[in-house]
Amino acid sequence: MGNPREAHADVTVIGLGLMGRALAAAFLRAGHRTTVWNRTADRAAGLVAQGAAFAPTARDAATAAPLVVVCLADHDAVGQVIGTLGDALDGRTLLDLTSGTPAQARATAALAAARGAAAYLDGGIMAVPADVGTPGARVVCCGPRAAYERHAPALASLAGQTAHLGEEHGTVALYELAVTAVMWSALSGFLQGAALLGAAGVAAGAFVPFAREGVEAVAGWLPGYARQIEENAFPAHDVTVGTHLTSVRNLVRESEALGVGGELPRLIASFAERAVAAGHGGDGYAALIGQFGGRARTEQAAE
Ligand code: FVH
Repeated sequence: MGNPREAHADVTVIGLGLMGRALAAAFLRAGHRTTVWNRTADRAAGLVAQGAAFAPTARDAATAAPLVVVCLADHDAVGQVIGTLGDALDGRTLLDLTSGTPAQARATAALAAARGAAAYLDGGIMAVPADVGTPGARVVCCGPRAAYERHAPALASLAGQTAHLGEEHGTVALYELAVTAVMWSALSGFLQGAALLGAAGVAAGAFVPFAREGVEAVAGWLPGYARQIEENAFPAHDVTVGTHLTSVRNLVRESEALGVGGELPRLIASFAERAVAAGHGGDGYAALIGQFGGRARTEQAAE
């Protein structure tokens, strides 16, 4: 099976979709003997040409290496595949890079333990397939730290940035969902702006430099807003919630006038309206955190 602490330890990749193929290719480039399996076998052809060994069954693939990486469409698929493994996980570490919820990650961890896996790491790959194996890619894991450390050299073949986020199996899934919230919101904002400008005959490409500046400016504000959330104090250093509300109402009005959907800005306006009603009209944007609920907010409100 080989020693997982070696820089080029043997690895197995189960699931050769867009991400799984990128993972296996990165392992091969880094010099790992890589065994792969996919339900649809022909998706492995390119990897086999690069030197991967294709296993006839998921069970054969799992027995081939001390680190078994799964990257499938969802946790139901992971559960189905684990169900075919028999005792093949015995003594091995299962690293699951499939996205899901914290509860799904915990359930898959229990399933892997019941199948004799030495350790289950729930992981998240924060990169698009083209960036896997580059310094800009990030892989985060949760689960037993010793297993994470044992396989750290292999993880370094996937991403320039790797981190262990704790032993609790639900943690990475929650981070992934939080990052997804940020990305979907930013992309939806871009689409709203592109539709608005598009209605006036402006090409989406012409909007890109302006959109990029907006996203970069917002990124720069995050540390300050995070501090305000932690301190539960929201002094307006730039724009007040009341001023934001006027702007977003203008956005609703103009979107609808141009035949563009107003749902997204109307939702933001409703957050701002409730924040103003709660006395935050003179505060900064982070005061809207109160509109998102959650235990942390409830506890802070009670203090
Ligand atoms: N692609 C990305 O950029 C993102 C980055 C962030 C994290 N995700 C997560 O990675 C998981 C896989 O995503 P993917 O992009 O590789 O997805 P697909 O290309 O659709 O490949 C899906 C693979 O799953 C196999 N599969 C599906 N159902 C089953 C099943 N019941 N039994 C066995 N395998 C199954 C599928 O096999 P096949 O259709 O080729 O036979 C593919 O190998 C995902 O959680 C993302 O959220 C990627």
